[in-house]
Amino acid sequence: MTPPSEPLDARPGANRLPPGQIATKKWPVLHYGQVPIIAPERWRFRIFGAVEHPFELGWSDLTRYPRREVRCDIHCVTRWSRFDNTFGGVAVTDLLRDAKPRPGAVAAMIHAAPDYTTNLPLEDLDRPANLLATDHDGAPLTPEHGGPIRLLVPHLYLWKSAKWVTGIELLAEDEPGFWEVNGYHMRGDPWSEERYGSDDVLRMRRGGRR
Ligand SMILES: Nc1nc2c(c(=O)[nH]1)N[C@H]1C(S)=C(S)[C@@H](COP(=O)(O)O)O[C@H]1N2
Ligand SMILES: [Mo]
Repeated sequence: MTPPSEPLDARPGANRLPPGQIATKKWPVLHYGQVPIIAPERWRFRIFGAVEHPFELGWSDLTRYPRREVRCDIHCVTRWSRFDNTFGGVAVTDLLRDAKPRPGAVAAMIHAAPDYTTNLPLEDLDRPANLLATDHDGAPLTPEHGGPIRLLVPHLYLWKSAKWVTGIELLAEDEPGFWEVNGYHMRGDPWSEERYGSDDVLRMRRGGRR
């Protein structure tokens, strides 16, 4: 592992509260279903789909990648924001570089326990502040916040930051994940309040006819 360097600062400059949000000092816990207890030794992660080099990782393989720290604000679609978090983990850009997305890859489906998915455009995933995060403010992530490992995509609403992450699937076409099928936005940028998708898209996704 490389020696610790300065955390990457992914916080915006002046106004740090996106529209419609309220700042909180606490860190609420939100998810669908029960908290899975995953022993690090049993964690498996797969990067697959539209990539030249699909591969699988176990916990000890993470040490092959440089350890990174990111200082960021996080924003939940339920309207709370939490400033000045420091996450530690492995950079998503490092994993994507090894997997080599095919030229046609435009989006990704994130897979997570227990049966959670969320999608995002590839250009939103392939950014230096995104991590497979194992630590928060110097301590291992607790199980309820996604420990032992979660995705962190701090520039989008937090439902994209899948807890208990188990895989990244590259897609040639964007497809809705769990909350996106249920009405949440395909991208989820808090600064333009991309909370919900349009009614038309929703009807299509549910297979409705009118
Ligand atoms: N695996 C999984 N990850 C998930 C969810 C979930 O239901 N399952 N919920 C998402 C939602 S809707 C939110 S708001 C954030 C909350 O993260 P937190 O509990 O650490 O605040 O986790 C996201 N990641
Ligand atoms: Mo959420």
